[in-house]
Formats: sequence, C-alpha cells, structure tokens
Amino acid sequence: MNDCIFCKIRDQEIPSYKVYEDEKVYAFLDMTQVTKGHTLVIPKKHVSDIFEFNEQLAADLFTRIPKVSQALQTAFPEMQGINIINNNKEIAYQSVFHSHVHLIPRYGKEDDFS
Ligand code: DGP
Repeated sequence: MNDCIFCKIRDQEIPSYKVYEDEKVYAFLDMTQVTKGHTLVIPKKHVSDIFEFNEQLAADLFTRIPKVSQALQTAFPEMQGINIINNNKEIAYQSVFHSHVHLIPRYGKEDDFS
C-alpha cells in the first residue's frame, strides 16, 4: 500500500488541491481537469475497487457524494450538471487502484468529452 499514490495524497505526502475532507473521505482536484472543478473523492481507507467494499465503507464514501457535488455547485455557479463516475478494474478504465469517484462538472455542450 506504500506505493499507492492516492494514499500519499490522503496523507499529504504528495500535494493536492483539497476540495473536502472529513474522517472518512478526502476529495481533491483531479490533475487532468476534464472540466473545471473535476474532483476525485476517495475513501481514506485503502481499498482497490468496488469489489472490496462492505456496506459500511460504501455508506462512508457514497453518502458524501451529494455534499461534495453541492460544494462544487456553490464554487462554480455556472455549472449546469455533473457526471459521477466510478471506474473499477483496468477493463473499465481504472488507472489508479485506490477506489475513487469522479465528479465532473458540466457547463454546456462545449465541454462534451464523450
Ligand atoms: P481512473 O482512470 O478512474 O483510475 O482515474 C484516475 C484519475 O486520477 C485520473 O483522472 C488522473 C488522476 N490522477 C492520477 N494521479 C494523480 C495525482 O498524482 N494527482 C491528482 N490530483 N490526480 C491524479
């Protein structure tokens, strides 16, 4: 687990732009910024993907998603919507194997990334 980049971000061994933190989750800006405010929410506990979750950990992570989404809406009032994405395993485009939820604000047709 020592070589997990998101554990290092959680522990602030690697810098990140923090969006939200509490005892269960850490949220920070994705370095790729698919759209402005693109945020990742991670459980503080290291789990690779959804297949390692139990109900408590799922509650800890997913119940925070509305709050962080609403914080983004406050920070970016021009936001018109949001994509919430959780990739699991390489086949599904997961590239960092510490589970995380992408929050991708949408501003209009010009930010279409599909
Ligand atoms: P995924 O493909 O779903 O596993 O997304 C991983 C995301 O993590 C990808 O959008 C880029 C982001 N990412 C990878 N390394 C770092 C990092 O060191 N800092 C930040 N802020 N984001 C990172």
